[in-house]
Amino acid sequence: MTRFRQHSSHWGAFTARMRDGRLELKPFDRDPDPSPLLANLAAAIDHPARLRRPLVRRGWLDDGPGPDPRRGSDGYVEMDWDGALALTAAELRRLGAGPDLPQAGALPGAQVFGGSYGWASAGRFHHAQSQVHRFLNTVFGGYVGSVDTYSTGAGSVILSLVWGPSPVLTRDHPTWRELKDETELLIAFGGLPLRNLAISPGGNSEHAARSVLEAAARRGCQFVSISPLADDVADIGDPTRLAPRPATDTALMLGMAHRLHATGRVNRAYLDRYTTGYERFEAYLTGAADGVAKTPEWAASICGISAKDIAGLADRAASRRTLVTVSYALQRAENGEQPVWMALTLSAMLGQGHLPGAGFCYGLGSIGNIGKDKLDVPLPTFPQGRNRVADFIPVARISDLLLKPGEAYTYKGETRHYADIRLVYWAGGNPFHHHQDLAKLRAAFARPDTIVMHESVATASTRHADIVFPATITAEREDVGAAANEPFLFAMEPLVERPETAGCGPRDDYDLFCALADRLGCGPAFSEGRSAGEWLAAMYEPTRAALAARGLAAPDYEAFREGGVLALPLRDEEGAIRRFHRDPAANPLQTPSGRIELWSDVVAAAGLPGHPAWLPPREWLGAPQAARHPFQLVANQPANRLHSQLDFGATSMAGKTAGREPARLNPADAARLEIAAGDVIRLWNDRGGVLAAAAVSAAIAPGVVQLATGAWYAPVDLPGVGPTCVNGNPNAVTADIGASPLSQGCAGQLSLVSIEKWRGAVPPVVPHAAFAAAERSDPA
Ligand SMILES: Nc1nc2c(c(=O)[nH]1)N[C@H]1C(S)=C(S)[C@@H](COP(=O)(O)OP(=O)(O)OC[C@H]3O[C@@H](n4cnc5c(=O)[nH]c(N)nc54)[C@H](O)[C@@H]3O)O[C@H]1N2
Ligand SMILES: Nc1nc2c(c(=O)[nH]1)N[C@H]1C(S)=C(S)[C@@H](COP(=O)(O)OP(=O)(O)OC[C@H]3O[C@@H](n4cnc5c(=O)[nH]c(N)nc54)[C@H](O)[C@@H]3O)O[C@H]1N2
Ligand SMILES: [Mo]
Repeated sequence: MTRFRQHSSHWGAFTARMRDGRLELKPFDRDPDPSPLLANLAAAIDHPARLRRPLVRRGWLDDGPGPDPRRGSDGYVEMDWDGALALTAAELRRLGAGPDLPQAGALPGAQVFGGSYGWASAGRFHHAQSQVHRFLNTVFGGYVGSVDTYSTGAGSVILSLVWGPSPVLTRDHPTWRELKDETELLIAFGGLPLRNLAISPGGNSEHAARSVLEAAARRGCQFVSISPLADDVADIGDPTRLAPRPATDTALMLGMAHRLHATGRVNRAYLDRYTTGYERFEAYLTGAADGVAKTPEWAASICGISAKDIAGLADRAASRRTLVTVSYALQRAENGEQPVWMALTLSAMLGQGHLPGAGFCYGLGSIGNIGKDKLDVPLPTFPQGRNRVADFIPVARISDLLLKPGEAYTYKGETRHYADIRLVYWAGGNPFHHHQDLAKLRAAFARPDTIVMHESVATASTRHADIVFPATITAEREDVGAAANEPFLFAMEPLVERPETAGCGPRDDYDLFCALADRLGCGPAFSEGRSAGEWLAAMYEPTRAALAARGLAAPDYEAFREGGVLALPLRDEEGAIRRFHRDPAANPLQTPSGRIELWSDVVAAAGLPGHPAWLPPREWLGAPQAARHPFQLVANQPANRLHSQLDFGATSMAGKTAGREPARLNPADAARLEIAAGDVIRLWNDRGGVLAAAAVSAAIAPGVVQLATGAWYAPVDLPGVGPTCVNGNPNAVTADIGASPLSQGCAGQLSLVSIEKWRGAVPPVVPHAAFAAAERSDPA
């Protein structure tokens, strides 16, 4: 029996030891509300979905690099490390990798897509995306990267123009502390689901949200959750729940804004001091500009909430210290900029942004470390080197990039052109989890010459790659766990031996890149001659030095590892939002006017209205398309796992019905469609179909069906209906469109589908282990 060792994950820190061949796990003792997601980890240690040997796609091996529609249906050949590394190095060299890169002019990296989006695992050094970026910068001089995130594309782009850089502003603002002590009314568009707050990118050390909400409720703070799902807010403090039609929040907020205007409760002094452009917005609000007054009655006809409730909510907000939050979910949709900008505008009209606990917050209900107090020391960081290729895509345009080389598109008011990509290199993400319209992504993945992927498990994405390298998992590595605004640094110790398969088990992404860099003549440039441990010690040093400079306990790296946990100091200073509100002339926001922009010339120049506006998307319940596909699919984050990671884990599997991902619908809808709980149902539209296990719940608004992301994509050609994901991945039916020509953000949260009880023979779920199927090149 071994001792408990310290470790960390995106959803929490813990200690663990192996006992009788199983991982025994204890949550971090300072964590008041550990996440049930911790229980997913044990299965990863020796799951049959784990990759153990390098794989090369049969068609690529036989016919060489080139576009190939067989990706996704082809077989794989197992190789030993030497063979696979030599093959890969030769292919990278063919595409221009090596030590003698041109100093000026076209770099070979201009034909390499290395955006490699994905969350991978916690751990500051072995962070796969940082590793792949450093590698591509070293051997190709750079790569075509990506900007923004699947989390927030539309929202970040609009806020960057009218408010300032949202990640900085939200991390700079102690919203949870103010919510606990000061807020009287919290209006949460998209709710405040505790399940989502389990996650901080890099590790959530203390899950504090529940206790903050309880304390605020005891003080008399009231909560309003606006969401099609009643369980997007915990049963703390008797919350008010309003369920507008999805995608109509902008109309609802406009109705509230009109009520403020009509009852003389717009805070003009605040607007004058802190904002620009209100008059032009007001002309739209009152109808002076377009003949349509955005009254509560007008809003009610769109969003389905009564005019009385809309007016009542505006009245409540105007008579108390009110915080308006909007979750990421609302902007992961067509015209997703609008609800975010409109929430900012509504809060500006309420005019309380200068008061603690009031004003506007973006993403408070979405990610655990938003709104936590800021750290006073830097966190260990792995240097990615310099990307000398300036080209990029907005991250969710991956299919278009591969399918439309040379074609024009717009982003932030600029016209840009897609590069001609020959190599795709991915480590630490799962595009066949995260991207929309997966049938289209399959066509896109047929286009490059070569696709290389590092993964710890075989997934739908590795099934579309040409060369697949097996990566270790954090439980097999030494690392440091940390995240912005999370007040602890964790030594991550190896919990288990890495599996060996005839001398050919998984390797760390870092070791793999070192081996490839060596073969390309770039070894020292990539590794700087350091082992992983040496990198970690060097990365830790700035944190130690900052602690020492503040006169705090500053253990050296060895002592830190021995202690396992290091508490980090918080910064007690006014953030940028407070500074702006204290003196807007001296501390302007990073917007063109230095103020909150309720009218934006940049947005207007990009072809959208210059103020927030109700712009109906193509897929909402009031759209013409709803006549054919009458249900709004909400494809949100899974409660029982992080994205697709550890979908085979205990908590994730416990949430399934006979192994199949559940889709929840309202009892009245289920009755009308003669669907009972547990039935296999099909959701479909023109893009494809997906099977799920029906769950019937009054928490779901009528006309809505909720299917979380994360089931592993397994398309099967079903008789009579065509390609259908039998495992329940909603991205089989979501739309691959940019949220708007301005942001090109991911619009995967909302789409229209039809639903039916599946009356044909029920195809079995494709088990996780089946994704790893491969033939052996060297019969052992
Ligand atoms: N329809 C719809 N789609 C969505 C969303 C939605 O709301 N609706 N949400 C979007 C959002 S917000 C996000 S963030 C994305 C998430 O999309 P991803 O971040 O791509 O999803 P993950 O499942 O976290 O993928 C991480 C992968 O990294 C692998 N991995 C873990 N550790 C390591 C490692 O050390 N090395 C290597 N090489 N690999 C490792 C894991 O096995 C896993 O397959 O999905 C997006 N997709
Ligand atoms: N357990 C768990 N937590 C996670 C993650 C995970 O995979 N699992 N992923 C993390 C990541 S990477 C991210 S980016 C965040 C994402 O954070 P979000 O994007 O905020 O999370 P979602 O769960 O997709 O959506 C939250 C809720 O918004 C509601 N909603 C959807 N559309 C609308 C709408 O039009 N109007 C209104 N009013 N509400 C709507 C849905 O009911 C949904 O449950 O979550 C993080 N937290
Ligand atoms: Mo995300």
